[in-house]
Amino acid sequence: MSFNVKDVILKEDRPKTLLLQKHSDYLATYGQNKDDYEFCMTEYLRMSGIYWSLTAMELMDQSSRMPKEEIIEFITSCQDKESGGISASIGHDPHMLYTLSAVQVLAMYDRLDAIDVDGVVRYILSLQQEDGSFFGDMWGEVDTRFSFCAVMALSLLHRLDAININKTVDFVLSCMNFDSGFGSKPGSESHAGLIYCCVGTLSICNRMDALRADELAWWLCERQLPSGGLNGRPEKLPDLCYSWWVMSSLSMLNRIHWVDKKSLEQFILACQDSETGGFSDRPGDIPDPFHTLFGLAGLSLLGDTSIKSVNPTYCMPQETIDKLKLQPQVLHI
Ligand code: GRG
Repeated sequence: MSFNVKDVILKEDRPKTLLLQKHSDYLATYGQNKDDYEFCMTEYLRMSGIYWSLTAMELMDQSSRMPKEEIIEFITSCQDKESGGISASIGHDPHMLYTLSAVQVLAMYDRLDAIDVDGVVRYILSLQQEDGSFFGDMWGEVDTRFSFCAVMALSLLHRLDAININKTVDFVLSCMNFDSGFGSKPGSESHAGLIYCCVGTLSICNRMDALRADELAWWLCERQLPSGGLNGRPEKLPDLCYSWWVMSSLSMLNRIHWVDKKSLEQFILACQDSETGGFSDRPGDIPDPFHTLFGLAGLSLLGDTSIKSVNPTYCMPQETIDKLKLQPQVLHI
Protein backbone atom coordinates (compact mmCIF):
# COMPACT_ATOMS: atom_id res chain seq x y z
CA MET A 1 0.00 0.00 0.00
CA SER A 2 1.34 3.49 -0.79
CA PHE A 3 0.44 6.78 0.84
CA ASN A 4 0.02 10.06 -0.99
CA VAL A 5 1.95 12.65 1.01
CA LYS A 6 0.75 16.22 0.46
CA ASP A 7 3.92 18.22 -0.06
CA VAL A 8 5.71 20.67 -2.35
CA ILE A 9 8.74 20.11 -4.56
CA LEU A 10 11.70 22.46 -4.13
CA LYS A 11 12.89 23.74 -7.53
CA GLU A 12 16.57 23.81 -8.45
CA ASP A 13 16.50 27.62 -9.04
CA ARG A 14 15.12 28.38 -5.54
CA PRO A 15 16.94 30.83 -3.20
CA LYS A 16 19.61 28.92 -1.29
CA THR A 17 21.24 31.70 0.74
CA LEU A 18 19.77 34.10 3.29
CA LEU A 19 18.86 37.46 1.66
CA LEU A 20 19.01 39.62 4.81
CA GLN A 21 19.32 43.02 3.08
CA LYS A 22 16.27 42.26 0.90
CA HIS A 23 14.19 41.33 3.96
CA SER A 24 15.18 44.51 5.77
CA ASP A 25 14.24 46.60 2.70
CA TYR A 26 10.93 44.71 2.34
CA LEU A 27 9.88 45.40 5.95
CA ALA A 28 11.20 48.98 5.99
CA THR A 29 9.05 49.91 3.00
CA TYR A 30 6.00 47.77 3.94
CA GLY A 31 3.07 50.08 4.71
CA GLN A 32 4.90 53.24 3.71
CA ASN A 33 2.11 53.86 1.25
CA LYS A 34 -0.95 53.76 3.53
CA ASP A 35 -3.23 53.52 0.46
CA ASP A 36 -1.78 50.16 -0.64
CA TYR A 37 -4.58 47.62 -1.11
CA GLU A 38 -2.84 44.99 1.06
CA PHE A 39 -2.11 47.52 3.81
CA CYS A 40 -5.76 48.68 3.93
CA MET A 41 -7.07 45.12 3.95
CA THR A 42 -4.93 44.20 6.97
CA GLU A 43 -6.02 47.06 9.24
CA TYR A 44 -7.94 44.59 11.43
CA LEU A 45 -4.62 43.00 12.52
CA ARG A 46 -2.33 46.05 12.39
CA MET A 47 -1.03 45.71 15.97
CA SER A 48 0.18 42.17 15.36
CA GLY A 49 1.59 43.29 12.01
CA ILE A 50 3.73 45.84 13.85
CA TYR A 51 4.90 43.13 16.27
CA TRP A 52 5.84 40.73 13.42
CA SER A 53 7.74 43.45 11.52
CA LEU A 54 9.52 44.96 14.51
CA THR A 55 10.59 41.56 15.88
CA ALA A 56 11.89 40.51 12.46
CA MET A 57 13.80 43.80 12.19
CA GLU A 58 15.19 43.39 15.73
CA LEU A 59 16.40 39.88 14.88
CA MET A 60 18.21 41.35 11.84
CA ASP A 61 19.52 44.26 13.96
CA GLN A 62 17.67 46.66 11.65
CA SER A 63 14.95 48.03 13.94
CA SER A 64 16.24 51.60 13.59
CA ARG A 65 14.54 51.53 10.16
CA MET A 66 11.11 51.35 11.86
CA PRO A 67 9.26 54.60 12.81
CA LYS A 68 9.63 54.15 16.59
CA GLU A 69 7.86 57.28 17.87
CA GLU A 70 4.96 56.85 15.41
CA ILE A 71 4.51 53.25 16.55
CA ILE A 72 4.53 54.14 20.27
CA GLU A 73 1.99 56.94 19.73
CA PHE A 74 -0.20 54.55 17.72
CA ILE A 75 -0.18 51.98 20.54
CA THR A 76 -1.12 54.61 23.14
CA SER A 77 -4.08 55.62 20.93
CA CYS A 78 -5.25 51.99 20.66
CA GLN A 79 -5.74 51.49 24.42
CA ASP A 80 -9.37 51.56 25.49
CA LYS A 81 -9.60 53.80 28.57
CA GLU A 82 -12.59 51.95 30.05
CA SER A 83 -11.60 48.27 29.77
CA GLY A 84 -7.82 48.82 29.62
CA GLY A 85 -7.52 46.46 26.63
CA ILE A 86 -5.71 47.31 23.40
CA SER A 87 -7.09 47.02 19.87
CA ALA A 88 -5.55 46.23 16.47
CA SER A 89 -6.12 49.75 15.20
CA ILE A 90 -7.57 53.07 16.34
CA GLY A 91 -11.33 52.84 16.92
CA HIS A 92 -11.41 49.01 16.85
CA ASP A 93 -12.55 46.84 19.80
CA PRO A 94 -9.85 45.71 22.25
CA HIS A 95 -8.76 42.07 22.10
CA MET A 96 -6.35 39.81 23.98
CA LEU A 97 -4.27 39.12 20.83
CA TYR A 98 -3.59 42.79 20.11
CA THR A 99 -3.07 43.57 23.78
CA LEU A 100 -0.23 41.02 23.77
CA SER A 101 1.26 42.35 20.51
CA ALA A 102 1.25 45.91 21.91
CA VAL A 103 2.93 44.79 25.15
CA GLN A 104 5.58 42.84 23.17
CA VAL A 105 6.38 45.87 20.99
CA LEU A 106 6.63 48.22 23.98
CA ALA A 107 8.78 45.70 25.86
CA MET A 108 11.20 45.59 22.90
CA TYR A 109 11.28 49.40 22.86
CA ASP A 110 11.59 49.52 26.68
CA ARG A 111 8.60 51.90 26.64
CA LEU A 112 5.96 50.09 28.73
CA ASP A 113 5.34 53.49 30.35
CA ALA A 114 3.47 54.52 27.16
CA ILE A 115 0.36 52.56 28.25
CA ASP A 116 -1.74 52.29 31.40
CA VAL A 117 -0.25 49.01 32.70
CA ASP A 118 -2.82 48.65 35.50
CA GLY A 119 -5.51 48.96 32.82
CA VAL A 120 -3.98 46.10 30.80
CA VAL A 121 -3.77 43.91 33.92
CA ARG A 122 -7.42 44.72 34.78
CA TYR A 123 -8.49 43.83 31.20
CA ILE A 124 -6.71 40.46 31.17
CA LEU A 125 -8.00 39.58 34.64
CA SER A 126 -11.56 40.41 33.55
CA LEU A 127 -11.31 37.79 30.79
CA GLN A 128 -10.35 34.83 33.02
CA GLN A 129 -13.18 32.34 33.56
CA GLU A 130 -14.06 30.16 36.52
CA ASP A 131 -12.46 27.08 34.88
CA GLY A 132 -9.18 28.95 34.35
CA SER A 133 -9.72 29.53 30.60
CA PHE A 134 -9.66 32.98 28.97
CA PHE A 135 -12.04 34.77 26.63
CA GLY A 136 -10.35 36.56 23.71
CA ASP A 137 -12.54 39.61 24.26
CA MET A 138 -15.96 40.58 25.61
CA TRP A 139 -17.71 38.28 23.09
CA GLY A 140 -16.71 35.12 24.91
CA GLU A 141 -14.69 32.87 22.58
CA VAL A 142 -12.47 30.49 24.59
CA ASP A 143 -9.20 29.26 23.08
CA THR A 144 -5.82 28.15 24.47
CA ARG A 145 -4.28 30.94 22.37
CA PHE A 146 -5.86 33.41 24.76
CA SER A 147 -4.47 31.60 27.83
CA PHE A 148 -1.01 31.99 26.33
CA CYS A 149 -1.54 35.65 25.38
CA ALA A 150 -2.69 36.35 28.95
CA VAL A 151 0.29 34.76 30.70
CA MET A 152 2.81 36.11 28.19
CA ALA A 153 1.54 39.70 28.44
CA LEU A 154 1.31 39.59 32.23
CA SER A 155 4.77 38.07 32.62
CA LEU A 156 6.26 40.79 30.38
CA LEU A 157 4.63 43.29 32.76
CA HIS A 158 5.90 41.31 35.82
CA ARG A 159 2.25 40.95 36.92
CA LEU A 160 1.65 37.21 36.45
CA ASP A 161 0.37 36.99 40.03
CA ALA A 162 -2.77 38.94 39.03
CA ILE A 163 -4.45 35.80 37.64
CA ASN A 164 -5.12 32.33 39.05
CA ILE A 165 -2.09 30.48 37.68
CA ASN A 166 -3.09 27.02 38.97
CA LYS A 167 -6.46 27.24 37.24
CA THR A 168 -4.81 28.61 34.08
CA VAL A 169 -2.51 25.57 33.99
CA ASP A 170 -5.35 23.14 34.80
CA PHE A 171 -7.41 24.44 31.87
CA VAL A 172 -4.48 24.12 29.45
CA LEU A 173 -3.80 20.58 30.68
CA SER A 174 -7.48 19.70 30.16
CA CYS A 175 -6.81 20.38 26.44
CA MET A 176 -4.12 17.65 26.23
CA ASN A 177 -5.11 14.88 23.80
CA PHE A 178 -4.42 11.11 23.63
CA ASP A 179 -1.55 11.86 21.22
CA SER A 180 0.07 14.14 23.86
CA GLY A 181 -0.64 17.22 21.71
CA PHE A 182 -3.03 20.10 22.44
CA GLY A 183 -5.92 21.80 20.71
CA SER A 184 -7.84 25.04 21.15
CA LYS A 185 -10.19 23.67 23.81
CA PRO A 186 -10.89 20.34 25.57
CA GLY A 187 -11.41 17.60 22.96
CA SER A 188 -10.22 19.69 19.98
CA GLU A 189 -7.74 18.21 17.50
CA SER A 190 -4.02 18.63 18.20
CA HIS A 191 -2.49 21.42 16.12
CA ALA A 192 1.13 22.64 16.14
CA GLY A 193 0.13 26.30 16.58
CA LEU A 194 -1.89 25.49 19.67
CA ILE A 195 0.80 23.15 20.97
CA TYR A 196 3.17 26.15 20.91
CA CYS A 197 0.59 28.15 22.90
CA CYS A 198 0.08 25.41 25.50
CA VAL A 199 3.76 24.51 25.88
CA GLY A 200 4.53 28.26 26.04
CA THR A 201 1.97 28.73 28.81
CA LEU A 202 3.50 25.86 30.80
CA SER A 203 6.99 27.25 30.16
CA ILE A 204 6.04 30.66 31.59
CA CYS A 205 4.12 29.08 34.49
CA ASN A 206 7.02 26.71 35.28
CA ARG A 207 4.93 23.55 34.76
CA MET A 208 6.77 21.82 31.89
CA ASP A 209 6.85 18.71 34.13
CA ALA A 210 3.16 18.17 33.26
CA LEU A 211 3.96 17.39 29.61
CA ARG A 212 4.45 13.94 28.09
CA ALA A 213 7.62 15.24 26.49
CA ASP A 214 8.82 12.27 24.41
CA GLU A 215 5.41 11.51 22.88
CA LEU A 216 4.74 15.18 22.19
CA ALA A 217 8.16 15.70 20.59
CA TRP A 218 7.59 12.58 18.46
CA TRP A 219 4.24 13.99 17.22
CA LEU A 220 5.97 17.31 16.43
CA CYS A 221 8.79 15.60 14.50
CA GLU A 222 6.25 13.72 12.42
CA ARG A 223 5.22 17.10 11.03
CA GLN A 224 8.35 17.10 8.82
CA LEU A 225 7.68 16.22 5.17
CA PRO A 226 10.05 15.01 2.41
CA SER A 227 10.53 18.64 1.22
CA GLY A 228 11.98 19.42 4.68
CA GLY A 229 9.06 21.74 5.50
CA LEU A 230 6.69 21.18 8.42
CA ASN A 231 2.91 20.97 8.51
CA GLY A 232 0.65 21.82 11.46
CA ARG A 233 -1.20 18.51 11.65
CA PRO A 234 -1.36 15.21 9.72
CA GLU A 235 -2.39 15.25 6.04
CA LYS A 236 -1.76 19.00 5.60
CA LEU A 237 0.63 20.89 3.32
CA PRO A 238 3.83 22.37 4.78
CA ASP A 239 3.75 26.04 5.73
CA LEU A 240 6.77 28.11 6.73
CA CYS A 241 5.09 29.38 9.91
CA TYR A 242 5.27 25.86 11.38
CA SER A 243 9.04 26.28 11.32
CA TRP A 244 8.22 28.48 14.30
CA TRP A 245 5.27 26.75 15.99
CA VAL A 246 6.91 23.29 15.79
CA MET A 247 10.56 24.23 16.29
CA SER A 248 9.91 26.60 19.21
CA SER A 249 7.91 23.84 20.95
CA LEU A 250 10.72 21.34 20.32
CA SER A 251 13.19 23.90 21.58
CA MET A 252 11.26 24.34 24.87
CA LEU A 253 11.20 20.53 25.08
CA ASN A 254 14.97 20.49 24.43
CA ARG A 255 14.51 18.10 21.50
CA ILE A 256 15.19 20.34 18.51
CA HIS A 257 17.81 17.88 17.23
CA TRP A 258 15.03 15.34 16.56
CA VAL A 259 14.22 17.00 13.20
CA ASP A 260 16.33 17.03 10.06
CA LYS A 261 17.69 20.57 10.42
CA LYS A 262 19.45 20.70 7.05
CA SER A 263 16.35 19.94 4.98
CA LEU A 264 14.20 22.30 7.07
CA GLU A 265 16.75 25.07 6.49
CA GLN A 266 16.55 24.43 2.73
CA PHE A 267 12.76 24.67 2.85
CA ILE A 268 12.85 27.95 4.82
CA LEU A 269 15.39 29.52 2.43
CA ALA A 270 13.26 28.39 -0.54
CA CYS A 271 10.32 30.42 0.85
CA GLN A 272 12.23 33.71 0.32
CA ASP A 273 11.16 36.07 -2.48
CA SER A 274 14.47 36.91 -4.14
CA GLU A 275 12.97 39.91 -5.98
CA THR A 276 10.90 41.75 -3.35
CA GLY A 277 12.42 40.29 -0.18
CA GLY A 278 10.24 38.74 2.53
CA PHE A 279 9.20 35.11 3.09
CA SER A 280 5.97 33.40 2.04
CA ASP A 281 4.10 30.34 3.35
CA ARG A 282 5.42 28.10 0.56
CA PRO A 283 8.03 28.54 -2.19
CA GLY A 284 6.78 30.85 -4.96
CA ASP A 285 3.87 32.40 -3.01
CA ILE A 286 3.52 36.10 -2.13
CA PRO A 287 5.56 37.20 0.93
CA ASP A 288 4.12 38.89 4.03
CA PRO A 289 5.48 40.17 7.39
CA PHE A 290 3.97 37.20 9.36
CA HIS A 291 5.91 34.59 7.40
CA THR A 292 8.97 36.85 7.26
CA LEU A 293 9.18 36.85 11.07
CA PHE A 294 8.68 33.10 11.37
CA GLY A 295 11.20 32.34 8.61
CA LEU A 296 13.88 34.40 10.34
CA ALA A 297 12.94 33.17 13.83
CA GLY A 298 13.00 29.56 12.58
CA LEU A 299 16.49 30.04 11.13
CA SER A 300 17.60 31.58 14.43
CA LEU A 301 16.41 28.47 16.30
CA LEU A 302 18.33 26.34 13.79
CA GLY A 303 21.48 28.20 14.83
CA ASP A 304 21.98 30.76 12.03
CA THR A 305 24.36 33.23 13.64
CA SER A 306 23.68 36.04 11.14
CA ILE A 307 20.34 36.45 12.97
CA LYS A 308 20.07 37.37 16.67
CA SER A 309 19.10 34.65 19.10
CA VAL A 310 15.31 34.35 19.56
CA ASN A 311 13.60 33.19 22.75
CA PRO A 312 11.46 30.10 21.92
CA THR A 313 8.74 30.91 24.48
CA TYR A 314 8.25 34.63 23.79
CA CYS A 315 9.21 34.85 20.07
CA MET A 316 11.21 37.96 20.94
CA PRO A 317 14.96 38.62 20.93
CA GLN A 318 16.68 36.74 23.75
CA GLU A 319 18.40 40.00 24.76
CA THR A 320 14.97 41.59 25.52
CA ILE A 321 13.97 38.60 27.66
CA ASP A 322 17.32 38.79 29.51
CA LYS A 323 16.91 42.54 30.09
CA LEU A 324 13.46 41.89 31.61
CA LYS A 325 15.05 39.18 33.79
CA LEU A 326 12.51 36.60 32.64
CA GLN A 327 13.44 32.92 32.73
CA PRO A 328 10.81 30.84 30.94
CA GLN A 329 11.25 27.15 31.71
CA VAL A 330 12.94 24.80 29.22
CA LEU A 331 13.13 21.04 29.85
CA HIS A 332 16.58 19.78 30.74
CA ILE A 333 16.27 16.28 29.28
C1 GRG B 1 3.81 35.62 20.21
C2 GRG B 1 4.30 34.29 18.15
C3 GRG B 1 3.30 34.74 19.15
C4 GRG B 1 2.02 34.31 19.07
C5 GRG B 1 0.95 34.67 20.01
C6 GRG B 1 -1.85 33.91 18.56
C7 GRG B 1 -0.75 33.07 19.06
C8 GRG B 1 0.03 33.51 20.27
C9 GRG B 1 -0.45 31.92 18.47
C10 GRG B 1 -1.19 31.37 17.28
C11 GRG B 1 -0.87 29.93 17.14
C12 GRG B 1 -1.60 29.33 15.98
C13 GRG B 1 -2.97 28.84 16.20
C14 GRG B 1 -0.98 29.24 14.79
C15 GRG B 1 -1.54 28.61 13.61
C16 GRG B 1 -1.71 29.64 12.53
C17 GRG B 1 -2.22 29.02 11.26
C18 GRG B 1 -1.37 29.04 10.06
C19 GRG B 1 -3.41 28.47 11.22
C20 GRG B 1 -3.92 27.90 9.98
O1 GRG B 1 -4.76 26.83 10.32
P1 GRG B 1 -5.39 26.05 9.10
O2 GRG B 1 -6.25 24.97 9.61
O3 GRG B 1 -4.07 25.54 8.42
O4 GRG B 1 -6.01 27.00 8.13
P2 GRG B 1 -3.42 24.15 8.26
O5 GRG B 1 -1.95 24.45 8.19
O6 GRG B 1 -3.77 23.30 9.47
O7 GRG B 1 -3.94 23.65 6.97
